[in-house]
Amino acid sequence: MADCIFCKIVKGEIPSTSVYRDEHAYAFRDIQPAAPTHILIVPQRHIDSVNALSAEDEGTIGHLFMVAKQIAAQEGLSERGYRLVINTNAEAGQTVFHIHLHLLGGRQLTKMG
Ligand code: DGP
Repeated sequence: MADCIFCKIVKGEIPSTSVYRDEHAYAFRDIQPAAPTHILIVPQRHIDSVNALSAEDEGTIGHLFMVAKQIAAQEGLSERGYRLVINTNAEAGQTVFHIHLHLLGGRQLTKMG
């Protein structure tokens, strides 16, 4: 999508701190980190949100979690613990409408809500 900031980040049109890239996914550090490790994992193909998922996206979404597991290990978080979050629409605080998995860790995380 032409005006999507995460599509521009995937294409390198907006700079980002790269953590991981493969054919289907890109991961980069969040510009407003909420924890010592705060990484966003996105599909290279634009999908608005969880609400926009179709059956054909199942493999892509599963892949994001496999990437998250690998990055958590690279960041030394596998044993300490980490949180994976996908916000969807206004009441969850979604601000960028290109689906993304937040990987948060590096400190004791509080209960959600
Ligand atoms: P969400 O609220 O779930 O839609 O999360 C969007 C996240 O994206 C938020 O934590 C801040 C981050 N973000 C927004 N714009 C940029 C950007 O231009 N670069 C980077 N690295 N992160 C961004």
